[in-house]
Amino acid sequence: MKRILFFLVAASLCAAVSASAQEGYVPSAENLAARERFAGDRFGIFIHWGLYAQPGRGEWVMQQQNIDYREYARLANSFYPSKFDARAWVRAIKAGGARYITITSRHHDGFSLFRSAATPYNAVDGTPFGRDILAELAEACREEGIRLHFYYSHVDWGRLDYWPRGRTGLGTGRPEGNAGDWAHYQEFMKAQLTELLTQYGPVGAIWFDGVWDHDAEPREAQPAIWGLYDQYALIHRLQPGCLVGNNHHLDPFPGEDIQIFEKDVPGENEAGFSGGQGISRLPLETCQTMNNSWGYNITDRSYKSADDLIRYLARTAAKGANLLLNIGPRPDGTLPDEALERLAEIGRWLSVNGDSIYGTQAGDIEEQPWGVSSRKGKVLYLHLFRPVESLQLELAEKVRSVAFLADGKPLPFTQKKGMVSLTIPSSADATPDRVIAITFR
Ligand code: JFZ
Repeated sequence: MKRILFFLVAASLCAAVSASAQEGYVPSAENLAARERFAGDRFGIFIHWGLYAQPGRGEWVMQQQNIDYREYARLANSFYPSKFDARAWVRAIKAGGARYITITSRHHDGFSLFRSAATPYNAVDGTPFGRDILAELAEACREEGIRLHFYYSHVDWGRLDYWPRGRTGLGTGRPEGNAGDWAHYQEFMKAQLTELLTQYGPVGAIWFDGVWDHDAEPREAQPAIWGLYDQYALIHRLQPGCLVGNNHHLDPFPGEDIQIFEKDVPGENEAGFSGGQGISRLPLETCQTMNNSWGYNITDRSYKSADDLIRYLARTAAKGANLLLNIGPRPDGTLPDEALERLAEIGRWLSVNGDSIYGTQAGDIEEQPWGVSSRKGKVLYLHLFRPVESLQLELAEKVRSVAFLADGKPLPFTQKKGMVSLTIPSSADATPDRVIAITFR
């Protein structure tokens, strides 16, 4: 209770001003256009990279091993990713068919991958490497024509002004008592957000994460606790076309432009993070790992196959959502071979079947034992995940033609009273997702 009061007093003063503005949030024309572009992108690559790549135990190592923040900070002294090549990253990601990259500008460990006047604990001022990772990535993205999004953590396991502490990072050496200054922390975050939105060209989205650290407090209290409306207003003022997303696992708040699902396609809750949110009318995005880790994990061999990842991409598209697929680069700055191989395979599949993913909406047919469907204008795409000999589909619209997307070969079909019957020739070439395009009149 004391905590709630503390938050409310600290946060209400600054939040009150912009709260009313954000509650009646009306996205700008630029923002609406950006949403549409985003929804058409359908596939992005998530990058979790920071000091934690060195211990190679994932991005939560500081909390999981209870590493004191003063000791953890020494990892900055050995941050020297000698093989870091932003252009090589972007080329591989673009060849994989992704339309945007979302990178951790600063994660829960508090280390910033970019030059920041708000803290020396950053890649430029705090490491021997001395290079601005985000600046190099932004330039490479500009050259290759791929959009850049920034992940930004609300949680900080090493700052003393991050107080009251939440439910994580309690063993990282921050004092338990009231040592912090929450208003100061809020100013720090706004200073960093301003840097991110003014120094790196157009930013596709800011992807917040960490609200769940204070989920002992109710949903309604969260905007004031974190100063969300202030931050959202700042972002939209600096770049009206920048989309705001927040991985709080709750129904979206005013001022948010996309809705995020962690490790689940919208509507499912297998990972256990999505029980507290419905599906809104905002553009949707599902984030997912290639193995079981976000940050580089040297022992995590549990990579999903490229085929499974392709089917997952089709399943998210079939729910009307983007897939944000993660890669955790190594401490030397390279992308793991396993990730590169999967990227290449997804790219190969998309180069042939991209029409059934990019710019599509959820399909007319719910998920079936044989696969899923997506839709673009007059075309319904059936994604066959396994061999089937024939299909009976209830379709109200009159069918003009049916063909495989990959080679354009027509398929025999009949349509009687809204019932479409397809005979599907077997195919020798094994493909994770054979796409059939049904074109309506
Ligand atoms: C969050 C991050 O903590 C994680 O490191 C990664 O960046 C992912 C994309 O987003 O995932 C969560 C969010 C909430 C909890 C755990 C992981 N939680 O509630 O314990």
